[in-house]
Amino acid sequence: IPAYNPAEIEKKWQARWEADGLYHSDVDPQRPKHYALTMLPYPSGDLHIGHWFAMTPSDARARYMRMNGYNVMFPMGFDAFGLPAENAAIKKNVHPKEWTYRNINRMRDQLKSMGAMFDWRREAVSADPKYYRWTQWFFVQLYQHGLAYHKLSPVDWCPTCNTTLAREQVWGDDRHCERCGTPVIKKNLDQWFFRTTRYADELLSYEGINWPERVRVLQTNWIGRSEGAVVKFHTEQGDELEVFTTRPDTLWGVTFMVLAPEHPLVKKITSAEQKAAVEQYVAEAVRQTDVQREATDKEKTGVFTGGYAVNPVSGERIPIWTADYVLMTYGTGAIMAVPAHDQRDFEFARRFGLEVRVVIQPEDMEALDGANLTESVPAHGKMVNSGPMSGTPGAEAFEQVLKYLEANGMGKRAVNYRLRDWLISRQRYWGAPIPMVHCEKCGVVPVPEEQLPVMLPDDVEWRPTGESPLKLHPTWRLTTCPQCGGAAERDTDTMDTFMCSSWYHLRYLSPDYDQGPFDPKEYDYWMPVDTYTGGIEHANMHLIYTRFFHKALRDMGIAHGDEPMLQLRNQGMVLGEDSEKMSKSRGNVVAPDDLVQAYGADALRAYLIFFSRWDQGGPWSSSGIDGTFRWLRRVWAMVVEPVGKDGFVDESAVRVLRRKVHQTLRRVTHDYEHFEFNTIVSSLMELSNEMARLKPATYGSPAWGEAVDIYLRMLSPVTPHIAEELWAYLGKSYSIHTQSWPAVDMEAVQEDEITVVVQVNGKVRGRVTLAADASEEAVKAAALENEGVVKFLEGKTPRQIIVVPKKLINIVV
Ligand code: ANZ
Ligand code: ZN
Repeated sequence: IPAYNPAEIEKKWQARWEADGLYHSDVDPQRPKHYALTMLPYPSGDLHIGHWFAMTPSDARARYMRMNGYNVMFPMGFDAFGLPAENAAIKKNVHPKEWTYRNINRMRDQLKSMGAMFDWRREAVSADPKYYRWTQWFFVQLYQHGLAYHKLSPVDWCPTCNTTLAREQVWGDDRHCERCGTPVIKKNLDQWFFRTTRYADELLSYEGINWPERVRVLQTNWIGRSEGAVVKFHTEQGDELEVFTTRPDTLWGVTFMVLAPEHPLVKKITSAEQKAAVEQYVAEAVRQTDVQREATDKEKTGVFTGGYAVNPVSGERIPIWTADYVLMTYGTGAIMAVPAHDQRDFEFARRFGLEVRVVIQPEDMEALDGANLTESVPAHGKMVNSGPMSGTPGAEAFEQVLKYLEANGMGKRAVNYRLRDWLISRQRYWGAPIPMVHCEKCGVVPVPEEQLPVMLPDDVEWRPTGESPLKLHPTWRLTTCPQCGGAAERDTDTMDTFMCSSWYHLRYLSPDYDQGPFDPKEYDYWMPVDTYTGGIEHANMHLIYTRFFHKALRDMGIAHGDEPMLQLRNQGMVLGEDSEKMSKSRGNVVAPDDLVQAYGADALRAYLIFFSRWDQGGPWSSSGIDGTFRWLRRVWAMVVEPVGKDGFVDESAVRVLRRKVHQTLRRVTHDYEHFEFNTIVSSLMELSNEMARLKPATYGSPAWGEAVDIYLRMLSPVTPHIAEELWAYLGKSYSIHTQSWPAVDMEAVQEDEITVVVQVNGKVRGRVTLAADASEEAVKAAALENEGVVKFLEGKTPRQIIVVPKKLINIVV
């Protein structure tokens, strides 16, 4: 009898599967397709336990889908460009390219040790010229369709990474760089943007996709849609001064206005007396970040400009202030302040002694008086002190005032978004060069398609200096203008790596295709992605970008369908044994390679699936994986160890065995369908205990053979190697991974006996246990004879007997 030796069998089967192309996602036209995608790793250098935790259940489910008759594609690749690779390269003083590809080779081997059904023929590496050629091509397409533009703008800049960051890469209240933690600063640069805002409204609709509520809420908040109005004021100098407000119904309550310190009108309206104070205030304010400025707990600061505007609805003269709580990056960069009904304005008014005038009277509050308010009253209500609009009920106020403004040319309906256009330019080396040429005569000219890719040169000073490394290269940027043929210069920035990962699922379709970014035939067959698995931390970055990207491709006629990924599922996080986040500094990092050595990939896979709910994660436990390993050894023994006996089979044990097997199958099927992975393993553990118990009485029977067969099939997505080995040991045809998923025998599932609750007039008075197939009459009869029931019937004849089959009987007297 062979012993369970994972080291031997895992290597053996991995080699065999690879040689046979067992996981090639080939197309059998008889079968439906299933594109299972799991987020690709950065080639950081080491596959960590978190990757295993994310990918193992994804792999198990892809295998499950294959057994259910789908052509399954489950590809893998590397998000190879970008800051993490470059920062690590700088630290270790090796060329980013060398460092990246060395890591990819190592991580590919680590990924292979998982025994996952990755189709390596479809591997895509975003730093390969054959990949980024098409990343650049997409850039040009977006440019030609008006979805990419460049402008001089203040951008968030990380002084440590020496690069611009997208808004999504700036984290926390202190606004630090997502990568290195340094607080960001503002810098004015000529930058490329994608017009994500054009898709803001469409991105708010999640029609046709099954994505977790949590992600939808995060995206919706991130996009941040506000409905309101733009109202046109005029300064006394005659300039138009527009404000965005969500409360046009408070227009008669404006007692001052506030301009962001960066607002272009500040200079013009500032009076001679106020000039010095305003200039000093503005200089201080612009140094702060938006979040610092918006912080609600901070004392309001500001300065009167000396200028005035006119309220269009009342003709009133309104003083104009500048204050840092008004941001230049939102709305119009100016506000009408209504201190009675907006808390920030209220605090400001109290601080500087400005009038607080009530213009909204909520129905359920006693009459408000601005002078006595201790805080603003943001609730909606009847309009008061509002000239011709006074008396308008709260429910109509917004629409009525809008109508009034529009009729009088004083303003119009407007929608504002928190979402900003996607800043693409990075002043870094390790990325896809932006395929644009700057010509003095022709302006910005895209590199023609046949000249792509614009190759990233190897011989550069990639250590950051604050300038784009490509700019410092002696010759790289010098080129000729594709339009006029004159001397011109290349754009020396590279693209945000999120651009590369916005379309990797498309490159997997045909990673060697050179007629376009992907083979349309493959696209038509495999897209959209059916299930996408990965971390929730990507809710606001990658997962918005990739949706935007897809919609843009659709509108350019390159892709079709409205969404790239139909179903999304997020995993939680593996924590250290101490329940803390794993990190080198805490010394609680678990290295998967060591565990594969000690226990084998199967035990690690099974433990990672078993130890917590996948969508929640939890702390790692070394004794836990030990237990999982011992379970696999018991499974092994259950299959390979014969029972010496005389061939007697106990028929009632057979019935119990089959019932347990099919009940487990029913549950496990449900769990695979619903991404409830941990209960798959616990159900299988429970079943193997039961099978071991029933083995002596059923061994040698068809039922035992069936039990083992179904057991191995259910097990195979979780622990593919041991399942394959035992399958072969039993002499069954190779491979277990091409077998079909077993069907539940509904008859076997039935319990022999059932327990029915008996109520008298709706109160539980007893329980009767009967054969599962007992007739309704028999159930009624048994119920009426039940001791407790007889007592409560007190000899009365029932008026009615209500039967809920197999569950409950209610006797009404
Ligand atoms: C007058 C008013 C009265 C306002 C009232 C609110 C309540 P959301 O919901 O986030 O879109 N606002 C507009 N632009 C701003 C800017 N650049 N910086 C700071 N605040 C700005 O917020 C919209 C409201 O935020 C707008 O409506 C405006 O104040 C303010 F009882 O206008 B409101
Ligand atoms: Zn030119």
